[in-house]
Amino acid sequence: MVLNDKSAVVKALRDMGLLKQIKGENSFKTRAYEIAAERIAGVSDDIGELVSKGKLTELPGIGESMAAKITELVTTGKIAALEELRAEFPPAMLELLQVPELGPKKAKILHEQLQVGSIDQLEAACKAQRVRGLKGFGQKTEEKLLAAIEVARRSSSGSRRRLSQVLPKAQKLLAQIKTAPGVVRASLGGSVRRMRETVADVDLIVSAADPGPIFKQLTAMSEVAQVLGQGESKASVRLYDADGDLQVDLRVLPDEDFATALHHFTGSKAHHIRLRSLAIERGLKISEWGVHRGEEKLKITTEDDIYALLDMDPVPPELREDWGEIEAALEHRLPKDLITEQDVVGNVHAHTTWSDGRNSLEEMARTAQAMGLKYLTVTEHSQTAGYAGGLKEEDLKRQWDEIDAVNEKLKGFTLLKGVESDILEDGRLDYPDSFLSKLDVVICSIHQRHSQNEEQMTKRMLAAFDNPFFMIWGHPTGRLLLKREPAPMRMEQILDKAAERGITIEVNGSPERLDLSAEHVRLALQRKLKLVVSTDAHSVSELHDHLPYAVGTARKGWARKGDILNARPVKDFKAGLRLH
Ligand code: DGT
Ligand code: CA
Ligand code: ZN
Repeated sequence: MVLNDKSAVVKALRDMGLLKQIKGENSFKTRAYEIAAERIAGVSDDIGELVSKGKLTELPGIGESMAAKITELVTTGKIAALEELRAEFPPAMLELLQVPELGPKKAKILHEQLQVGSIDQLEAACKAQRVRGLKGFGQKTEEKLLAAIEVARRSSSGSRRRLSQVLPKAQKLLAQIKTAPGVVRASLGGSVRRMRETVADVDLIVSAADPGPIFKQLTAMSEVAQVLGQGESKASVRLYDADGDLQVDLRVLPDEDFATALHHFTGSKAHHIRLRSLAIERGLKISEWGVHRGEEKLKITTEDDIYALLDMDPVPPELREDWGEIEAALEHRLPKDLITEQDVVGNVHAHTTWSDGRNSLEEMARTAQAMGLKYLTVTEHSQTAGYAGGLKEEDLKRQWDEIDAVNEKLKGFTLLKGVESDILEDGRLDYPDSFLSKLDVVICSIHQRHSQNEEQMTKRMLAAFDNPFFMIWGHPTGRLLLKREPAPMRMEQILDKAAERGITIEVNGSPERLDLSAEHVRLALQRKLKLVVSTDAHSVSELHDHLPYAVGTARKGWARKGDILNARPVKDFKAGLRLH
């Protein structure tokens, strides 16, 4: 079995049906592919098993020839007929059908008459007013298509969203679901629960004796734009908001199945694949439906029970990616004390009205104190950051007076004097050492010249680390999720030098950044680098709102409490920042 992947089968069948439609084959034939795709998507059986046991044709709507194609795909990895069909069209042909106004019939005409084979080409053709001349199109259609292209572009990058565009909404849905009558347990699942930086949809898992009232609660919510389907144990709805569509899948099961279902729908798929083969070695079978030894269904009350059966450490959801957690859990060396929000005692990286923040020093300090924190580092933008109200030396000195005054007023709380210094093109910082030496905290970040190539960027960072006052490397790669790629740089080499120099690395929780990424956090920790989980707060609300993303990303990169400097009291935090 080469490709035991249901979603790949569903996609292949759909693509085949659509391409045949674009070719103009009769709708009876093309419809058969759609039906088969839907049928496969709807069955809960393992696709590999259906194939190997020859049970495909038992499914209504799947005949011999369809079954043969599916078998071909699963056993060889492709369908020859589909490959031939694809070769007849430009590679991005099907992308065109994501444009809401555009069906296969119109796509066929556009392709045949204007050689349009992608969204970009369609846009160019519309702008050049070449589409209006086609039979059945016209100027109105052209305008509609241009608007529809915008929608398609938004929703295709929106087919994944930043975690922050989904998590708060998902938590709100979960809270509302929990108020439905009969709910025993309820949790988020999927990539949202695993704190992936981008997510495709929301998975909710609930236990209750009767799913009816829970489905009713969901489908009646005002946020729900459309009910996509409802079965015995699953309901899917589509929400619509400023970011476009968002699908929510809700599963409701009897409580005895909750833990295994939650585990299944939390994923990741890669983690499950490993776990399932380990189970088989031990004479067990783990599936969506539970854990079985032969015919016997084992009693599983919590997710931890599943790992215990395999003699593994329990694996926290954020770690379930097959990034080495399986091996570590088997050898009982999984980190037990991953950083939590409660561990964090100081806020790092805050901007106030002194630069481009929206709240005063005192407001920021009081909010941080009310959150139970003991200190906050004030790190305004530096003098070259004119666009963000960057401060000159004299400005910062005046700010220190205000910081001293606020510190006098607040008991048990300290504002630390700092700055977020730009790392200039050649790696210099933008204040003289004599000034930097007076600060408690120096965060150094790249805000300009992201366009340098890998060699230049790597050199820039290596040079910057030579500065003895370079304390924290702020939002290291400069990426903006789904907007700007990370700056190219040789991260491992740079982190090696950071470790040599005793530099602290920021895990920036600003939701568009999540920078370092979880993968890079792993690399940093392998070098025993210390980290801060930061908010980069520009307002009092961001002090609250950004922390979960920083902590979640650090956890996903296996960071423990001991790795995080701002989980330490102020004295130790300051001592940890000092260079060597
Ligand atoms: P996403 O939605 O792309 O951000 O990522 P996930 O991980 O939330 O993926 P999703 O929503 O398709 O499925 C949720 C979980 O359900 C997934 O993490 C593992 C489980 N799952 C879904 N499809 C399969 C499958 O074909 N095989 C296995 N073993 N597990 C699956
Ligand atoms: Ca999901
Ligand atoms: Zn910044």
